[in-house]
Amino acid sequence: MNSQSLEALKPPTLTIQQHIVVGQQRFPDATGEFSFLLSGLTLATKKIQAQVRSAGINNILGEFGEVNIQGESQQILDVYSNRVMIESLSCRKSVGVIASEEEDEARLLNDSPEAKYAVIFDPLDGSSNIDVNVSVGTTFSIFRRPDGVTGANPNQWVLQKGTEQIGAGYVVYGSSTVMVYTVGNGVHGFTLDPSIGAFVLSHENIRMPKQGKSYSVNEAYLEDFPPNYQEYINHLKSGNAGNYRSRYIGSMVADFHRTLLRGGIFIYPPTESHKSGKLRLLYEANPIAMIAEQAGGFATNGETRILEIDPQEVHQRTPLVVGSEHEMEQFRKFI
Ligand code: AHM
Ligand code: MG
Repeated sequence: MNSQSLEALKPPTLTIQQHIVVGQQRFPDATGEFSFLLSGLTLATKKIQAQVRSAGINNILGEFGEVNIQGESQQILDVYSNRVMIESLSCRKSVGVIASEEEDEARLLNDSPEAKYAVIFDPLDGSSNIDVNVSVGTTFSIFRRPDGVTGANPNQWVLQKGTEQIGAGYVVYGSSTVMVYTVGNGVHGFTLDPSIGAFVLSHENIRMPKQGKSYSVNEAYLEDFPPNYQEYINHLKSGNAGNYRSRYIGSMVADFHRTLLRGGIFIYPPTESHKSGKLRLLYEANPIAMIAEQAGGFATNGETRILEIDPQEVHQRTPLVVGSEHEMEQFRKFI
């Protein structure tokens, strides 16, 4: 092959595994266990996306017939995705504890001295959208096992402030499958290349635009929002804040992914029916907040920085307001 025909080939790609290994070289004492853990997550999400993509033809759409601890009806794909995440992480001896939206409590996988990490996830966020072919996602958050904590109380591994996360990310199963992650050194996005079955670097060092053009909130509940949220949203609609448009998918990962790349603000306030908000702190708000802050944005529950909330329960809910620097500054003036 001459150099001209080489030029015609696709440019060399950096896979997520290569990216993780290169990142790990910054830490001379790293054992590779953390990289192996992350590769478990990429493997699981590749399996999940394969099922999501073919759900309509494999007859696996619809409800599983059970209700999770939060009283929500589980979809078949929720249950499948949860199993895949747990199986993939169980093979990693470094993972001691997992917690999931679909599990009642934090669960001990391995209490050996090698078990250094807890992984918390929502295996399939927005799953009620699957039947109508709307984007869904997986979110994950990783903590180090706190000093002196044993396997006797798995909750202690996961009830940590978001500032203690050592890694976080999500995968959005949209028009393509994209994984976005951070280990506290910037935010990077990878698109699944189906021809090689690997996530390849497509969005290096993502920075959230300082200001965006859209806001994202379920306005059907506007009357149920606290007055200051209503005032802020009406301010955005008035035109006095600029020309904003409304964008709401109803899948947090997809709504946030757009906000990350295009800027703007995503809001899930407290409502009459969900007085503490609907979204869950540990596996929805925390990973999104870490990504947002690493990309130059900010996330709050309306009073406190999301990452500084001291969690009391695995499935604790929180209001979530996350977005670009400009919109978050404006929002602050209303609270
Ligand atoms: P889920 O974890 O049960 O899928 O629910 C979370 C989803 C989020 O993805 C989304 O932001 C929100 O629920 C939408 O809620 P609503 O329909 O009340 O606007
Ligand atoms: Mg969810």
